[in-house]
Amino acid sequence: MDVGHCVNVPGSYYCLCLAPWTGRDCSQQINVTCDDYSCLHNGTCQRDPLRSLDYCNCTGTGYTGTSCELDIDECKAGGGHRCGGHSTCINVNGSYACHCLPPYTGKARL
Ligand SMILES: [Ca+2]
Repeated sequence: MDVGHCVNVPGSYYCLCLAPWTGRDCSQQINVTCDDYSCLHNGTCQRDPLRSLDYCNCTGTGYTGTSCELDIDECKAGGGHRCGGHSTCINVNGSYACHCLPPYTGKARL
């Protein structure tokens, strides 16, 4: 496995490591594993054999980001909200709300 290239300098050496390897000898990986990952908001840590990097699966949590720390703004264009045509979308942490526009009442969320 190619982890980087080490260069001799007078009295010492240094290594230029290729991701995800790091450290003086390129022997440490910079990614964290599910053992020390903390996925927020009920995200699920999954092992990804292709990337060899563990990651948080935030599906269904309403959050995104490396640790499911970022709220998804469902109300922005393409955000996937399901508010009806006579309602307005209000983004909230982890979800969104639909409010009927006067004079309409009823179920704002489809
Ligand atoms: Ca949201």
